[in-house]
Amino acid sequence: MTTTLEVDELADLGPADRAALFERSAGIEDVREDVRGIVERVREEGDVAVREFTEEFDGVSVGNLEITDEAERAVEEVDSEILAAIEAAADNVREFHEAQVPEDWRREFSDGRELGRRFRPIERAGVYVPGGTAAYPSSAIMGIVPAVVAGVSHVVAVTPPAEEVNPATLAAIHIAGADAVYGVGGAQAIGALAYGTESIPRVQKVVGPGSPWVTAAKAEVRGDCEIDFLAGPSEIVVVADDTADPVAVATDLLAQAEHGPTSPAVAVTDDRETAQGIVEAVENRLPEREREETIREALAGKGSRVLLARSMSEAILFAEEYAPEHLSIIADDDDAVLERIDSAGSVFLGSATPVAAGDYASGTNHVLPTNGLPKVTGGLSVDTFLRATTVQRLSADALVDLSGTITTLAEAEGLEAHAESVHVRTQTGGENGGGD
Ligand code: HSO
Ligand code: ZN
Repeated sequence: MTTTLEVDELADLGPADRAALFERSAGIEDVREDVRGIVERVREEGDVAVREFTEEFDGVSVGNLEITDEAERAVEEVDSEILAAIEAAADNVREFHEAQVPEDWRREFSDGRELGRRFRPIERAGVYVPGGTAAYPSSAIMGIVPAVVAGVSHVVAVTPPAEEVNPATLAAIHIAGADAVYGVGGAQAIGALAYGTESIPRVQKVVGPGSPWVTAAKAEVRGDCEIDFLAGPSEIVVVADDTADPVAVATDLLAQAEHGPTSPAVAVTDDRETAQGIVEAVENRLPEREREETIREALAGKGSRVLLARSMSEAILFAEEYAPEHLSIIADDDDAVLERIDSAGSVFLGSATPVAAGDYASGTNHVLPTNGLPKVTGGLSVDTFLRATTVQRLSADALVDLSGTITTLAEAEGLEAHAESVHVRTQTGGENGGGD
């Protein structure tokens, strides 16, 4: 049997290997041109173009684009055990996201300045729910529930059509609380949501994971329509010390690699025996996996490694620099490791916390930034669907206190009318004093 992984010393990685490890991308470059054409045509021709592309790419000639009723009916059709799991997962995701809803606040700062923030949901959000071979009911929950919890008044879901759309996906869309569902996928779905068609309403923000075509379309519409972020292949870094169970680490790597041949799976540990144990557990368990070929391909890629660091410090620095979508920490003092990490999409602490828990059911969101983006953004959350407005009120005394600062800066900027709007309020007995 071919060895899929071997232990590599982190310090010995050459610049090319290191670059290959860090070089991840959303993989959208090759389809950018085609996607631009699709989005343009949907923008100009609406439903006609949507139907044409659906026939071309999904091989389906669709009647009604709207399938809201089908989603409602799917709840009756779907296997009862799956339905119960969807409901349980949605409940946990809802509970966690409800805890994120920020309170409006206003308070007095020094010198009588009353300042605050208020949070309001956007009105119309579009959630892309992948279909086809990667039909993920869990992604329906993760995209829709935060929007509903944020209070978005119109949450629209889109999912690729098929002769029969996966009933579990449709049921999850309904249970998660979408107001309307449309059977359209790919770049054409993103174009339709961003610009609106006769059947599909225009939204203000499009979120959710998808194929490179979907991601490229999100890049294309950005500017005309808000998006969450451009996510590439799913990735994991596991930081483990000598207390970690190599089998637990290995199964998280295998689960990650199952997502696709370009999904990177990395483990880094300061203990040689643990590293060796992880490699062996991966090899032993691989042949039993249904998606063995995909996993093998992912683990054979230059992005997947079992790395031996000279110390836990070196391992932690590596993880921080990598800024993974999923970071699993299995170590004696996992919180101490976490203390030194700032950049990760979602963190999983301890050997009883597989990444699959967050993928499906613990309550955290699985729509996460990849490709180093955790350095600048977090994953999907209630915040994604809110905007913050600032509010202020100054007392007359507060304005007097601040007037010198405002007018000096206004004059320095050559904006005399700004200064005047202060003077008129602070100079008693001046032209403002008389009244009329
Ligand atoms: N790990 C994926 C989410 C997922 N896993 C869906 C299973 N189904 C990205 O966080
Ligand atoms: Zn997953």
